[in-house]
Amino acid sequence: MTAAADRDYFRRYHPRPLEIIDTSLREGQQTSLLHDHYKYYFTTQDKEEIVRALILYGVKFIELFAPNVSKREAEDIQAIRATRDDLIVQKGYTFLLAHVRCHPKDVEAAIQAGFDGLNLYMGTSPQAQAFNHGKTIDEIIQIARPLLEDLRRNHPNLILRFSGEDAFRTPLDMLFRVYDPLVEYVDRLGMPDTVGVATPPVVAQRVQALRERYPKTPLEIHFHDDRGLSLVNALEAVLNGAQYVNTTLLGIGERSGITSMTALLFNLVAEQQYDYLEGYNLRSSYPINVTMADKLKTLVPSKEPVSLTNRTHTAGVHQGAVLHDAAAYEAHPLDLFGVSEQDILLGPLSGWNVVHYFLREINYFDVDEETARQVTARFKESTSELNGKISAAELLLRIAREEFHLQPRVQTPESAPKIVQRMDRTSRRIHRRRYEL
Ligand code: HCA
Ligand code: CU
Repeated sequence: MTAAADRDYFRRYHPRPLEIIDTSLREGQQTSLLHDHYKYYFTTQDKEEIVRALILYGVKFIELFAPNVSKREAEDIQAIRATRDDLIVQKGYTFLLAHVRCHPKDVEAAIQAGFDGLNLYMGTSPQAQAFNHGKTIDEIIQIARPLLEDLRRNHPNLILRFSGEDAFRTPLDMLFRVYDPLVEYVDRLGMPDTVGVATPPVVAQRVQALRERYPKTPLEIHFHDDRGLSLVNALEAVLNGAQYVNTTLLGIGERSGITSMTALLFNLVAEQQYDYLEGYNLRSSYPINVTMADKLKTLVPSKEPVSLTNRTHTAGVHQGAVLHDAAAYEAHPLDLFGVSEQDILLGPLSGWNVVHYFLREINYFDVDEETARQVTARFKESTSELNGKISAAELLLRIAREEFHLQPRVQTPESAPKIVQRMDRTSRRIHRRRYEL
């Protein structure tokens, strides 16, 4: 098999001001949500659907495990590559990156599997040196440098990244000692906050210091959420010149996870930093979150900014005001991020997952996956009936009730307080000018 690494797609690609490197299927699979409850895991089909949704969203870099972590991962990589290849004509080339240790076994397996690039990493912090691999800085260099040198010589088109794992607990001069002899071989340098210790001022200072020292080499950042700062740290890093950002859908990942992709893009809009949004299909933000939530058998978390939660109003006073004019209690243009009926049901990512979620979580229908697939097929056949008199949601609910005899699984008592969940696209007049995209 010809290694994808030998093709020159990347050398011809012009990276955008912000390149998301999605790691939902690498870091994301390390979430305790998947491992605590062993019954939950991503099937091959789940992975294909997630990758497809990411590519349609506009993501160009997708990180996966190295194929030698397990037989299943190795097989899934081939299925994911096929999904990627199917979308090349429509969306251009998407780069698949393998997360690999500085270990010939990982590297060989990734090249054989046809990856476009390698995300190499090795712990550089005093803690990693003492308790993880037990190697000194000089020994780290002695391992990484010849490996990178060989890779660069033998596979000039392979996209190479090196990360000092636990970079934020690595003193800056130590990080420079490691990166100085490696920088000439790599396309990016990574700065992962592996244990979630970074704060925005430190992030700004470090990103600037690395940009100054390695002005020709783009930076990649990766923030864990142990302190709840992964989003603000990523925002700070981007605004200080980090071009590549690791994110996952819903921010899933080891422990409390990493930065959520849609949360970051949403905040860039709120900060009016529109240049960073090039190529991202923002209207698919809520649908892509729903796709992931449905696969995890959970809700889009209430702390995710791009969620229906942020368009749900419970206090009577808020409800009255919002129905009069949404701007009263909704400051952000969530409909531009697809928190609307139209986008979730009829947008480019609509599929059985969003229909399943819409029926189950928003309308409380008792519906299994297979039925959701059948309802979706009927809904898609019937959308020509949408003539302005009936909304997409009404059509879907009618099909669910009348053709599939589905019923809501909970009956709310008459006396239960009503909530207002807004999924319309229109009533955000005040901010329209500011946020017109
Ligand atoms: C891991 C650690 C990692 C790696 C990030 C990177 C981290 O799970 O192996 O390769 O840049 O947070 O340091 O996710
Ligand atoms: Cu991580």
